[in-house]
Amino acid sequence: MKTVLAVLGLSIIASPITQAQPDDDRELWQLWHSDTEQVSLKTIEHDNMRVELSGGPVSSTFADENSRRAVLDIFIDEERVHRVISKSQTKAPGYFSIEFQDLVADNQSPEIILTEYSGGAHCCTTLTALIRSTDKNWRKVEIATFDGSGKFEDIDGDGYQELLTPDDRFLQAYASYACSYRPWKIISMQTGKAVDITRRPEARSIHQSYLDGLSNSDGEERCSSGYWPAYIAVNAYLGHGHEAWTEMLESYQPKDYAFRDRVICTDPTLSFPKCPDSLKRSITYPESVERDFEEIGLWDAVLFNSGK
Ligand SMILES: [Ca+2]
Repeated sequence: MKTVLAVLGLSIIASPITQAQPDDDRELWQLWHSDTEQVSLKTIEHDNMRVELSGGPVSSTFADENSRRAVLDIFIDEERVHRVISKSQTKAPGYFSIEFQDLVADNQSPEIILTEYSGGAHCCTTLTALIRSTDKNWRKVEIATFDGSGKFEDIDGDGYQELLTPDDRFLQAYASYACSYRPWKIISMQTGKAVDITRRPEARSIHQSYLDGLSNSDGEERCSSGYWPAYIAVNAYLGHGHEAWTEMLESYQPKDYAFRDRVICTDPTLSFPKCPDSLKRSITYPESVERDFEEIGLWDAVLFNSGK
């Protein structure tokens, strides 16, 4: 990541890479050097379209006086045709990014992607697409919010990009943040909506690549309680869920698993805080994974998709 950018004569200081920030290829710009310093500006261009990213104070009686929002102005042939205010408000420095990506086929110009990063130790990156329709109106569609890095890739070769994000359902569900493995969640823009296509056939090559990487993990990584759920899930996407499940049952060492002491309420009608001790029960690591997979609708793929 570049450390200093100079655009339109204004200095834009990009954020240094730290654990707290997304480490993908997209640059994030610091819109405010501090609560009082000048707002920075970033511009991208495509044909006769120019997009300017800047920032300003939040005009709300409920907002902190130091809070800011990103402001995105779109110009066609030097005439401003649209303005978007970021969903999130943030104090300095405030990390944002803009880029062009071609996501949909039913218009003439690429989509404008606004990336907002919340800051903080973990979470959250939010991507919003600004789509220009053939009647020249603009639609704003929130594509995804996730923790960490995502990337655009044309996974099916149709010329339009899909968004790959880490699947946060696997984050800190079975292990610490650092030890959580997350398979890809894949999102496609279809008929104006962000659609999850993770389990569709066109996503297989992505899952296979992820699985190849997992398979190169060493023995110590495989001992992580965060490893097996991702391994089983991605195998389920590929039609080998049952084999992966069996492999986990034969391989995992109960004594190594932090979630071996997970406690549930055996009465599903009761929330855990209202559950009497007599109905509480410790469950094993496999039981825990099974319950969660049932909840996210993936258990059937584990049970019945043997891939044979
Ligand atoms: Ca595509």
